[in-house]
This record gives sequence, structure tokens and C-alpha cells, in this order.
Amino acid sequence: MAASLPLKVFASTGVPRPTLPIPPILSKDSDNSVNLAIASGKMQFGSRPATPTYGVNGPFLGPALKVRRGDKVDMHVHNTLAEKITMHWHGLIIPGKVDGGPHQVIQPGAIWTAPLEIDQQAATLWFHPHVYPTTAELVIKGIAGLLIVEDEESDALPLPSDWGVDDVPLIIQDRRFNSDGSFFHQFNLTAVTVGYVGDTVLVNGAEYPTARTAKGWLRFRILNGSNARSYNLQASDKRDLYVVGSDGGLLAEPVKMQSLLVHAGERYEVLVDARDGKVFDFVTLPVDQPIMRLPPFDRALPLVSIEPIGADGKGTLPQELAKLPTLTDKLPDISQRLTMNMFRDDAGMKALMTAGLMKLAKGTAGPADYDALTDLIVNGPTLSEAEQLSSNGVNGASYALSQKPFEVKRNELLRWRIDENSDQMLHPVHIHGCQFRIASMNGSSPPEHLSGWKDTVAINKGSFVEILVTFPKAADRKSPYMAHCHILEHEDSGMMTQFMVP
Ligand SMILES: [Cu+2]
Repeated sequence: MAASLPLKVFASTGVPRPTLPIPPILSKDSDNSVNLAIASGKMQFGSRPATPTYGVNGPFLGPALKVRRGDKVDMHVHNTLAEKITMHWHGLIIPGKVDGGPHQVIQPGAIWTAPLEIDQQAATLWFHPHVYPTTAELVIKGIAGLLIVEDEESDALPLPSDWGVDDVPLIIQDRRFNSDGSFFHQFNLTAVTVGYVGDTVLVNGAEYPTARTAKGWLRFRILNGSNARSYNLQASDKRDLYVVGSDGGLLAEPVKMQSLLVHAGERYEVLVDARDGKVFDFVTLPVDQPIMRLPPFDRALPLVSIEPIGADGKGTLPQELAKLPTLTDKLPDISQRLTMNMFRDDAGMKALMTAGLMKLAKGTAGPADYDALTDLIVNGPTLSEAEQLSSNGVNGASYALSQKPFEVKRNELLRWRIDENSDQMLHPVHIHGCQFRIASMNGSSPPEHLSGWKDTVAINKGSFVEILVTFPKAADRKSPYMAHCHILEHEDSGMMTQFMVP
């Protein structure tokens, strides 16, 4: 039987709305173990036919794993699927052999044990498969979850921390459904060019859900778990968003923002003042990826309703958060360049342009353009596997498991430069084995909310980013770290490279 979500009917509209599912917290047991079973399941999304899904300890998505700095945890990942997977701990600073990249394959029926030593500051991380070249499809089917690190520094802060009450996870993912209820997924020319383009947003696996929260300061742990889509989040009543954390941990102090751009793979922790008890939505505004402006994303689209009508919350907004090391003025020489390449984007973009992509970007597109573009997304020219795997690259080459990893010095402050060729496409670039700081974006200092710990940074429209990074753990030739675009269709079509840290 398909799992379904509790519904409640809004008196004003009569439309049934699901309640925001809150993933259960899963901590290590008395054996220091965490057991994760990856299995297939079925979910009922709205009134569609039941959707075949994958999930972690459940039919779709997974629990929120909670670990503490200093913990030693054995992650036991049981693959009950009929296909191979891996499990990557996105944002954890751990050795290459337990990182769960494409080399640590878990065969059908096998259990992979990854002993993890948690040695980093409090942060909202996540986990997902990282098989080459099937990561995109496995994530679409539902294998993903949050991984929360706590430490004494964050314990000492008065941040809201009552899970699901004033400390609320929001895993944002777009999907497109086939008429039989299954998730759409196609590795066609459009997908390797612009990535997955859904027409529906799920938050924690529910479509436009409502969340009844505490009345008070609310903390939202936001994960953009989408394959390709960026979101530009705003409160529907334009109340302030106080960004307190980025990918790898808390910022030095809160950054007040009106809207917050979140790219695929990125996380932010955001505090919102809901002491007024008034209902608001999180909406996403149109973003700077032209294809992602297809309706219903051509205007402010509501994603989740927040009803702060519960008991008074206990948390508050601290003025100071975490101690961040100041960035050195004396930058080391650039030791590594990563250039994102697209080898098939001329053909892909030509088809999209002919179908009206620029009209979409300018806001002058109409229903015929929408239909033509949607037809390219769904029925675009299919690619052979060889064509898929040679569509994109890093530093001039498409990824191969057998490619020689480049070598990186361990425990040394390094300066890397990340850029693109001439493709003018957005690439959120993720680097394993580290949390880094952005030294500059296009030669300028990063905005404040991007000045803390990051593991994913977006380049767009010919821009370049320089980062300062240290790799404290080892990754050998057999289990190298990955650096790749987190648009999963780019990653699965070659926009990835590997490196070792001897
Ligand atoms: Cu990309």
C-alpha cells in the first residue's frame, strides 16, 4: 500500500493540503551504529496514481541523522535495491575511503559500513547516493536525507532547537510526474544541457504543505535537494530572513536578507521572527536560469505555509554566532584550477532557443513557447550512454572512474580558482573532503551570507570564484575525492573530476 500524508482542508479554499512531513531524528545506538536500509516503496503524491519511489528507512527520503563533534559512528548502509548505489556524506570532512563517492559502490543486497569520526563544527549537511552515472535518477527516486552535526559552540547559543516545532527542516526538490504516477527522468539532450526541469515542488516530500510551528523565533534548515533548480526564497509577507548558517556551519553573525538564493546542493539555516503568530508562505521568485522560469515558476510560487500558532517558542536570535577564522591577506598562489566544460551545449541550446528560451528569459513567452519547451524537456533527442558520458567535463575531459586523480597537498592552506568556459550556464560546484571559504567572486569580496563555511559554490555567466581550502584527511588513489557540478545531470554526464590527498 502506498504511504500517504495526512490532509487537512483549508476552510477558505476547500483545497486539501498536506501537513509538512518532519523527518524523524536518527542518532547512533548504544553500539555507536546507525542502520540505514535503502529500499523501494510507493508514495501517494496528491491525487496522482501511486509513485514508485526509493527511500531510506521509509518509502521516500530518509531520517535526519544527528551526530556530535567528537562522535565515532559506524554507518551501516544496507542496499536492498536491485541496482548498485553509494552513500555520500555531503559536507562531512572525512577520509576518501568512507566518503561514499563513486568508487565505494554498494552492490545489490550488500551492507557497506563506513566508520565516521565527526571532527567539524555544527552544521546542516546531507547524504545522497553518488554512483556514476546514475546519481541523478537515484536522487529523483527519493534517496536523500539531512545529516545534522552539533557541537558545544552551537549548544551554548539560544537558537531555536525544538525539532519540528521551532527548528524546522525544509528539503526542497522539484519533480515532474509521468501520467502513470512515476517520476519523469530522461537523459536526453535537454537534460545534459540544463539539468532536470520539474513542474512541481515537493517540500520534505509533500506538495505545498502546511507546517504548524511554535509562535516565536523559528529556525529553518533549508536544503536545496533538487537536481538542477535554484530557488530564490522569500517570505510571502516579505518579513526578514536572518541567515545564521551556510553549508558548513554557523556564520559569525546573522545576515538580514529579503530574499535568499539557494542553488542545488546548498544549505542555509535561516531564522524568522514569527512572534506575531501570523501565517506566511515561503515562496520562490523567478531565478536566473532561463529554463527554470517555465510556469509555474514565472512568478512568486508558494512552496510551504508556516502557521506559527503553537505554544510560545523558546529560541531567539543571537547577535553573535560562531568564531570564524579571519581570511589571510597574503593569499597563497593558485594551486588548482577547475574549469567547467560543456561539450554538447551548442546543440542543446540551439534547440532550446528555437523553442523560445529567450522569450522565457525576457518574460514574453506564451503558451505555444511553454509547450515547445516542455516538449524538449520530455521528448528531447535521446542520447546513447556514450553520448551522455561525453556531454560535459572538467578541465577539458569528461569524468571517468579510471582517470588519474590530480594530487593535492594535505593540511596546507590552498587557493583554488573555479570558472567556466563560455557556456554561460549556472554550475554549483561541490568539492569533497573539505569546508572552504570564498576568497573572492569575480575579484570582489563575497556577500556576507557567503563569507562562512561552504562546500558548494555557484559560478554563472562566465564568472569565477576563488576559494581558500585545506584538506585535513587522506584520500588515496583507490578512493579519491570528487569535485563536480551539483547539477546532477551535469555530474552524470561528465562534469566531475577526482583528486587524491596523500
Ligand atoms: Cu553544471
